[in-house]
Amino acid sequence: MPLYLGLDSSTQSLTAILLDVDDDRRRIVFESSLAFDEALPHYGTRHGVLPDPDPLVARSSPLLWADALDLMMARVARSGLDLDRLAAISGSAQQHGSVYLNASAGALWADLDPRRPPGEQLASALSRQIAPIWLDSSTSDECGELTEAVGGSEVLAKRTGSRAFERFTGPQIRRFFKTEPAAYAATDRIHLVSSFLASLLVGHHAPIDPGDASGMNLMDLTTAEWWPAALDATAPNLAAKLPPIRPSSSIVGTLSSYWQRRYGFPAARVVAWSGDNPCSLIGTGLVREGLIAISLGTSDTIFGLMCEPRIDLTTTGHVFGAPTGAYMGLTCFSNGSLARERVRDAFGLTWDQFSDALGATPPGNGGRILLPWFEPEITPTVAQPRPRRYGLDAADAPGNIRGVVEAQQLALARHSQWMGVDVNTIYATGGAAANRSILQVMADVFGADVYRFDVGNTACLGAALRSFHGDVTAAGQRIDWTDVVRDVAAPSASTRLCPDPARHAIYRELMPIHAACEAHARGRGADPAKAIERFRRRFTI
Ligand code: XUL
Repeated sequence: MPLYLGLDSSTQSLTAILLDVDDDRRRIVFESSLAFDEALPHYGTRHGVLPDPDPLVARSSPLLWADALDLMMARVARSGLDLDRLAAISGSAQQHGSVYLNASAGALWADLDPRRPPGEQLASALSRQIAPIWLDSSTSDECGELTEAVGGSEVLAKRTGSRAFERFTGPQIRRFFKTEPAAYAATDRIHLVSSFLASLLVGHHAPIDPGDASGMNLMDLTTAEWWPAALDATAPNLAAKLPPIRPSSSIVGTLSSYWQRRYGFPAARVVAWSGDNPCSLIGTGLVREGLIAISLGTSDTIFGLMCEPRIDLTTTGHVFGAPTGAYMGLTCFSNGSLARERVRDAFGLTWDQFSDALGATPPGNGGRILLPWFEPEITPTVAQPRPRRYGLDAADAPGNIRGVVEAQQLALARHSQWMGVDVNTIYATGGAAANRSILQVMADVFGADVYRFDVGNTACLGAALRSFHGDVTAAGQRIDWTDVVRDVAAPSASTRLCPDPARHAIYRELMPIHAACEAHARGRGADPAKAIERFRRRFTI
């Protein structure tokens, strides 16, 4: 019976899941996770990010990701499972981050010394020591330049699936070219985090899949090829520096001799890696249109499968390639777990006390609203981070706790309307989905049933399922995606939370007030104080 390995290199941690597959069922037989800051402290990251005085800058180290992969492969090798059963591996990685390599990389990772970890051996292959990651928002100028060069936001969104976003790789590459032209010229290959780690596994440059390539502002969404106009507008000679784009189910190689000799792995197939959100789509079993998932992780995201690419002309969301070959709609918020933790830590509470405080406050919070922009926000764009409070005292612990949870759920609901999905069922995933009080607010705000998964990391599970799919397909067999995801990528019925109609009615009233607060805080609307006061009078018992 074959085993399939899924890996997930997220913002803060690396996770592995081993899936045991036979004709009748799929079973998780091993799961392990390591936090970058704790496992590899000498890289100096905080929550997986290198400290920087500029709040707009967010970077990490590619060598940290390589060494974390090594630590995790050691754990997998020691799992006690029969490694010879390992048929294939795939992976998921935080989207948008980029890794810059010089011409020595190709020879270097083909010939790594199996007695030493990969990080120190790859250092000389980097043409840029750091990797900008998705939390970076320092490229507003470059976004403007790219947009103008291709003929406007609508043109860019229609062609690539998204208007220009600061964290997307195209604007990031352009900034690197503008600020460090010599280092850009010395760059032979630019990888995403996903294709970088896939390359390390196979020992040669791996391609990028359409799911992750669509987070770059550089790919023609419908042909899944690099779009020359966007490449030209980004940096010179870029086509020669980018890996090719290949379907998500492609076999990109076999596990290199480095891993075979270092830990005794077999020459397992390596299936193209993808971004964490496309992988989560599979790990939550969203292989048909109409279902929505919300991931409450470092970033909060809301996403669902799309058969056709319905581009968001309100320019809030993205359309990415889905691993099934279809598309996925997604809206991303940078102040996810980070903001929840900031509020919890400000009052020195445990998560249980956080939930109790939520339970002790009324739905609608008496009109008190907290826009949790502790870090620069993606949706809506907020460059100067600062939490904004409406009718809310910064010292009011329960008020701030309900404030952050409600504002996040209202923002998820409002900024996903462009997808045109009538949401009546939500699959919740990510670390904070373990908290039922948060999920109840989600159910009440959306007026939808909410289910949770037993598997904490659905991106990692999705990667394991994709390795299974890729392996079966490579063997010349046909397998339907509904068959791939059955058993494991489904929420358990017992986790269902139903919306309360009265509470949902309150949130429907709060929705326009939340929108007005957002507009006011961004200098685009009147002070909503009067509307808040009317709401408070109506809904404070
Ligand atoms: C999606 C996004 C984040 C990252 C990190 O566009 O930026 O969700 O993938 O998880």
